[in-house]
Amino acid sequence: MKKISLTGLQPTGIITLGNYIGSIGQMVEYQEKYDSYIFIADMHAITINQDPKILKENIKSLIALYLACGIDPEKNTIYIQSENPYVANISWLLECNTYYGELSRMTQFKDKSLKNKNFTSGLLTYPVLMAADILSMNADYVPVGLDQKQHVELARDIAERFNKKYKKIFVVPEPILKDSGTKITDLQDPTKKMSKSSENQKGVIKLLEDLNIIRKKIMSATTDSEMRIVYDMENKPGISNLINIYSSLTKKSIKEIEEEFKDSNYGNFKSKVADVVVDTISKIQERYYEILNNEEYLNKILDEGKKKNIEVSKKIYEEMIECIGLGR
Ligand code: ATP
Ligand code: LTN
Repeated sequence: MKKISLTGLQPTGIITLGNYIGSIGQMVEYQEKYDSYIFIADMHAITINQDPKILKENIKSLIALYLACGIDPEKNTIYIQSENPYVANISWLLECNTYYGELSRMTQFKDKSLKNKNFTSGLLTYPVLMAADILSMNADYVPVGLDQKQHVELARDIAERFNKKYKKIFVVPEPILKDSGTKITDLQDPTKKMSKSSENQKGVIKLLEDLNIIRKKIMSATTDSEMRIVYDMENKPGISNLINIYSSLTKKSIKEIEEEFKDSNYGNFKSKVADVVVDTISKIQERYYEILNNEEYLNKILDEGKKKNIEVSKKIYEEMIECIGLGR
């Protein structure tokens, strides 16, 4: 039997070319290897203030975008966290087996609570809800970015504690770090990661952006005063970043690219990179709008995901209730 991998995506903001190259490729790889669950963590998103209308739009948009990028609904169980009432219940049962000290020591909590003095208790208990997502689906592996590794480690501690105290119900999950792939940097400041929350959006390419704007952003990417298209991340970060982008999207090696452009100037090279990026993103956008407009297709995927998600977590919930001694 295949092992289970599970990951949650927060429905905040449109994903970038950096997310696409760094993370979707890996997700596509995992869908071949594991029984893969991907869900929209909409209940996590409300730990900070959200506009209800925008939140709802973002949820569907994110699902459509992942499908458009190559996440195969035949190979993944796709669902929305808030559509399963067992998760919040399981989260409460886990909270009663988690120490306040553990939660208050989480790095993300410390950072976010310092930035916003008037934070809700949801910000503190956020990692327990995440543990509920993971433990309620018997996940073996949890692919996450480095910032979420500590939360998966807490889920492991809670699972081990519960298994020892009551009964061996939970699979103890392992984090898989998603950050091992190529890091795409900001087009304006190529020493910085391309991030969707970056202040200067001129250096960031979003997957749903106008194609002409994307081309312009690449054509005005920061480079250097030399005229050599060679890979040197330290001394030529701008050109190296463009080589990384070109290499990731064409699957050509860095050597092949250096050879291909050995007689080119920067303008030519940028224009070739722009062609490849625009071609990739235009195909994604085309599929995205097709999927978004096909309510029936989206609903079928989400209904199937919801059914499986509820089935598995209901069983876990009932086992928990029984061994804790709740109910009749
Ligand atoms: P934020 O601006 O909110 O921090 P982000 O765009 O930096 O968001 P994350 O949500 O932190 O992205 O990361 C989501 C996934 O995308 C992670 O797996 C991360 O490794 C990957 N990723 C994000 N940015 C890049 C990038 N520039 N290059 C490669 N991979 C990236
Ligand atoms: N906290 C994660 C999203 C998330 C998640 C999960 C990831 C919620 N529940 C369970 C993996 C497993 C984030 O902000 N990226």
